[in-house]
Amino acid sequence: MSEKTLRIGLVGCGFMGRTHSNGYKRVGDFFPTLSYRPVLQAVCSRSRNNVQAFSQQWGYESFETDWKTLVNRNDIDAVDICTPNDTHEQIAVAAAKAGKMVLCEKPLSRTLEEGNRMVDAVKKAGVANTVWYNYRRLPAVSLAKQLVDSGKLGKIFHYRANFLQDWTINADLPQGGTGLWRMDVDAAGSGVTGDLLAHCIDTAMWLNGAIKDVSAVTETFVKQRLHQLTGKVQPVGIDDACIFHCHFENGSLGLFESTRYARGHKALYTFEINGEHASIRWDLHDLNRLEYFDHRDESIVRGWRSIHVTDGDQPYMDKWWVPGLGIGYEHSFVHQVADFLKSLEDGSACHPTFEDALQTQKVCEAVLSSASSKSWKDTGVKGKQY
Ligand code: SOE
Repeated sequence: MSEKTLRIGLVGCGFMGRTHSNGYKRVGDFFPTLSYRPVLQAVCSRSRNNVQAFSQQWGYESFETDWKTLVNRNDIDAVDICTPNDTHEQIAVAAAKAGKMVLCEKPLSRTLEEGNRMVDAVKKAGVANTVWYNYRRLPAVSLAKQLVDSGKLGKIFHYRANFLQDWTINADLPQGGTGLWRMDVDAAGSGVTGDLLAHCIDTAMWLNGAIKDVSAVTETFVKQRLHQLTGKVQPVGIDDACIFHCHFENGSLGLFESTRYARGHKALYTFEINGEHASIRWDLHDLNRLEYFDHRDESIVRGWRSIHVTDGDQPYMDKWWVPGLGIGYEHSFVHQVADFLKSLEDGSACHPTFEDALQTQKVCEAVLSSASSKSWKDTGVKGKQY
């Protein structure tokens, strides 16, 4: 039974504000043995009407319209950042200085400099921290981690990942402002590299270790768009598409592609890993399944197995329904909350921490720098990745 409360102060009430709030609300029902229980203490957003409506809808005890007030409130234990990327640093640093735990939506930051300052702030304050790279916590992806770590695949040769969308193809779509800040380089830092490839890089380094160096190409297909905030047609500064290849520290090769111009694909995140003995592949559109091929199987029955990851002995699934019944996208956020609460109980880190997410940031930065300089770039990432 939960004994201790963790009073959450959530900043931002968009799409991510909803996924995180749902995580806090559901976790106690499905992870009843955790000793911490999240309390939706306060939510913050600049628009009073929006934040009031959000607060009522999701059951927050109170609301604020200034994040500085929120992070300094004595009745908040943890600040959860669900705002556009250009505000992550200032909120995280202020929250850490105020002694609050900090949970930050991905990517950690727009730039490495910002990310470094965020890591310094949480380290100096000694506060618990985590970054919401939620896909790690889907049962099929966690099972992939178990299989790779068990050595079943043998030596890894290839890692391949895609994240494909099509929502920005229309040249009349504006950039900037509510709902479209991901299109504005000042708010987002980059385009698909920080928004989508960051997910792929986080999963890849978790599963297959450090990415050593990269060679990338990016493209911005629509060069200027109306900016919602200025009312002017302005140059587009984000990458609409990015392709890179790389060397992992373990000697395997990586190939990554992301675009918002792949007509027909809404959020198609896929990865495949090829090892000496076995391969695995996963697809977000069929997220409860992990495909596995093992060359050691008897040849007459050898082939790709489609594992429906819904059994109680597979990651997280003992907490949900009965074998055979799947779960969805939102559950990855419930799992992240559960793992964060468990880490508080154990006094351990909840990976990816700010420091772990900074490694992803280093790869993103190397990718963008490689694309603009048309040359290979070292990432500076080394050693075991968590
Ligand atoms: C962009 O459309 C987006 O919402 C990303 O920001 C999320 O991180 C990704 O999970 C789904 O796509």
